[in-house]
Amino acid sequence: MYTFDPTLYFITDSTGLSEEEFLYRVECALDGGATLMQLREKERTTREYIHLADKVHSIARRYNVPLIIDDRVDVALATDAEGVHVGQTDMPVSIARKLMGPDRIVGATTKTVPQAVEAYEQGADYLGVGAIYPTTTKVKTVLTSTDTLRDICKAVPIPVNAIGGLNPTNLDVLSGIPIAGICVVSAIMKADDPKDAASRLLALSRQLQSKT
Ligand code: TZP
Ligand code: MG
Repeated sequence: MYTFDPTLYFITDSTGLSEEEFLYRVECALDGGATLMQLREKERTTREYIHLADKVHSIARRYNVPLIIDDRVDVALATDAEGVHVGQTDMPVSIARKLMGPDRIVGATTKTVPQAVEAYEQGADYLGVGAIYPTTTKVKTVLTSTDTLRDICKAVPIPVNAIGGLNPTNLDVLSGIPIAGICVVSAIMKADDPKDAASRLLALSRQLQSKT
């Protein structure tokens, strides 16, 4: 089993960025202290996805941060990534687990307690729950209440991360909820100083953990 620390889970979005700028921002995020990272590329061809995964993986390895690939088990296996993340319309967790094997990380997005319990029972290692706030990164997503987030944390014995519109100024609503960490895209990817944003978010996520 690959170990992972979900405290600050950084998720990529290369939209509108040159490859050079994108990889620079990824490196800044890791340098600032992101503890886990996900390559999430919705508009890429398979060839491009594999190319970017290889590039990002070589940076992540230098920081000892596991790389999770969004949606695509084939891309995760092809690039020897440490894990895969699946949503409710992707491959079921049970199949992702079977294909990834027992040692790699399988994460799932869930919005309700029944979805969370099902993902856990099928072999998920962690859950992402949200969106907590509206977000332009995933416009069609439905919001998840902090009550549901709390219920999911209580319902499963695996790490649960909050996601969606989170930034250094609005994490208070998560206080007292036993999440394992936060997932962020734009708060790091689009920050003027992504390294500084990551280090602030890491400190704030640690503070949240200490309050539960
Ligand atoms: N799932 C729920 S919200 C979201 C995903 C992938 C996007 C989060 O992006 P941001 O920019 O941190 O709001
Ligand atoms: Mg997906």
